Parts: sequence; C-alpha cells; structure tokens
Amino acid sequence: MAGIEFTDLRVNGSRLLQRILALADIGAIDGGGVCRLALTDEDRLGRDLVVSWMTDLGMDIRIDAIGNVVGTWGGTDPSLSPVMCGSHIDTVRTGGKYDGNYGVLAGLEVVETLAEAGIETDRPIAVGFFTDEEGARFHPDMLGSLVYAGGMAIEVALDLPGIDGTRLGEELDRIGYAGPHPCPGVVPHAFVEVHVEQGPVLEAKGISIGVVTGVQGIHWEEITITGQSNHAGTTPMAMRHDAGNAAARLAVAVRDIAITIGGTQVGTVGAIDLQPNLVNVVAGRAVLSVDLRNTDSAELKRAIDALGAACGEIADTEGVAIERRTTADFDPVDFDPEVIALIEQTADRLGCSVQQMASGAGHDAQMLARVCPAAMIFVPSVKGLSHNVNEYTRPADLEAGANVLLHTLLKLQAV
Ligand code: HGY
Ligand code: MN
Ligand code: MN
Repeated sequence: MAGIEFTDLRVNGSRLLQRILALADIGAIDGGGVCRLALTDEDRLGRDLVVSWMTDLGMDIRIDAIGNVVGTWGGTDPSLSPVMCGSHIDTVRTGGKYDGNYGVLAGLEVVETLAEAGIETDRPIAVGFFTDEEGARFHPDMLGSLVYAGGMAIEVALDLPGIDGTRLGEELDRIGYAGPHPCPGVVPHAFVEVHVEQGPVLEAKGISIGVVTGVQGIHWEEITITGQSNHAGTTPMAMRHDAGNAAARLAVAVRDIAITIGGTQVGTVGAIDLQPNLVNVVAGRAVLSVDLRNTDSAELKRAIDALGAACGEIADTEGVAIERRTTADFDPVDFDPEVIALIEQTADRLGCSVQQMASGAGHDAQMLARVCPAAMIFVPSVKGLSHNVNEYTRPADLEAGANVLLHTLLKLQAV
C-alpha cells in the first residue's frame, strides 16, 4: 500500500464523540468531569470498556507487567514494527472528559475508519493506553510509558507507594491488570499522540492544530515538615514550631521562585496535608507536593536550588525539620523533527490552521521519544482549562485532530 493517497478518507467524528462520552460516564463526577485515578475500580471499569472496543475491532490485545494495554491491528507484514498512537485513560480527581481519553479513542477511530474502508496497512497500527500517566496517585507521572520505554525497572515501579498508603503492584493485581507481557515493550517504528492542549494558546490564536515540538522539564518533590504540635491558645508565638505556617511560607516561596525566574518557569503546591489538621492545634507535621517545570533545564535547576534555599531558611526561622523527596525528575524533551514536519504538512494538506508549540503538560509521547521518533498533535482547549471538570474541546476540533492523526499514521505506516 506504499504511498497510496487516501486524501478523501476521514474519521467518523460522531462515533469518536460517542465513545468519548461513553467512557466519560465511568467515574463521572458533578459538573461533567471524571475521576478515574490510576488503578482504582473506576480505572478498571474504564480499562474494561476500552479493551471491549479493541476486541470488537479485532485487535490483538497485549497487557504488560505494569498494566499498559496495547491493541494492534492490520499490517501486511507482521515482521514490521508497528506505527503506534495512544495516550492514557486515567484521570486526576477533577479530570475532564478529554485529557488522555481523546488520544486513545482517536486511535481506535483511526483503526475503525481504516477497517471500514478496507485498507490494509503495510505496518501494523498499535493503539495503547499507558498506566498512571497522571501520576496523581502514584508518582511519578507518565509512569506506565516510562516503564514501557525502559526508563524504570518494573520491580521499582511495582513497589511505588501511593498517596493513599497503597502499593502500586498490589493495586495492579487487585484490578486484574498485571499483564503477562514484559517491559520494556515493543519498540514502535514511530509514535504519535493526539491530545487536548490543556492551555490557552490555540484558542487565543484561533488555530485548530498544534504541532508539538517538545515537552518541558518536570520536577516533583514531596516535602515533609516536622514541627511540634501544641495548644493553639496557650503557646506563645515565639515558642511555636508550626509546621502549618512553615508549609504556607514554602507554598508562597514556590510561587515567588517561579515569578522571579520568569520565562516558562512554573511552580505549584497542589497538595498540603497537615497533622493533626485541627482548629485548635498548632500543626506538628505537614506534607506538601511541589511541581516545578521549565522548558530550559538550567533554569529548572535554578528553581530547584532556590527551593532548597527556601527550605533551609524556613527550617531555621521556624525551628522545624524539612525533608525533601524527589518523586519525578524528567529533562525537557525535543520531539522528532521529521515527525513534526509530517504532522505540520498533513494538517496543512487537510486545510487546518496549524502552528508549532511546546507542551506545558507531561505526556506519554515524551517517554516513547526515548525509543522511537515521536511527536504530538494538539487540539484547542476551550478557555485553556484542564484538570478541571469544565475541560472542553469542540467536536469539530476533536474530529480535525483525529483526521490529522489518521493521515499522519497512514504516511508513517507505508514502507
Ligand atoms: O503532570 C502532567 O503534566 C500530566 O498531566 N501528567
Ligand atoms: Mn494527559
Ligand atoms: Mn493530565
């Protein structure tokens, strides 16, 4: 089938949207969002539904030791490595319908479109969903694709602690997705992920397709502050070792570090857990998360060093102990120039407005980029919202992104 043009081939946008909405019913929360934290029962039900769709499409389904699921379809020469697409179907607690889910279901839509048209591809087409991409329950993020790409040993991954006191391997067994296939996984010929932008750029510029050139560096820490619990009424201010106040100062410091460094630097304290977390007790302990990101690794290092200085200063002046644990540490990633160029040409040929851009969010494609040529396709997020129940992307944009994926994969699979 090498090089044959299928210029008029298009996906079925309403079928794609129906699958997105059907999957979003699993773990649905108030406000139209979704909560399917990795390896929870909701995640299992979502997995089961997507696997049933893969089965209906006649795909060869492989589940690996970290629970990644890859469906493979077609290919006249099975000795050829597959062209792969996909993303994730786990969500954060206040997730939307599209983050990750869209990339997986667009891949299934591509397969169904090819099957309906009776097209036989040279290379097999693989569609994957990776375990714990969000990293919200088990740090780091992009965990499943990191293990798939050989970036973390399976034994280490299975032993990771959850924020809820669980162990990853036990939860994977519990939901029945500890698969027989080994990690690292099959190295694809190329990997293309379509994803909602999760930011404001495309919508603000009125552009329908983003060609993603790379992903910024990501650094996560879990910081434990140990002070002394004491009576809120009887303890003079000068005698306090207040872990709550230290945590609050550190959260402000993270924000100030990001603003001072500027550029693409961002800093977030998304989780703070105080103990005993009571109105009349000076907090004896605080555990907080820190998320630092920058497109430039030297600047990200500056931010990490500044965080260390802030911890030292706060520990001294508050009389508390501060312990830092790095839970994610990924350099910035540049995607493959040829795949980037192919996506851009394909979008242009399909009549889409298109621009190149970097990704602020982490994605599975950044891990697959370690083993094969990879790049991403973005579609606009209304109001730039994501990790928010009001996350929304217009059906026409979802369809356009899936068509760009279809024709990009058609080019990549031809030998
Ligand atoms: O953390 C991230 O950027 C992604 O949502 N996992
Ligand atoms: Mn995502
Ligand atoms: Mn996400």
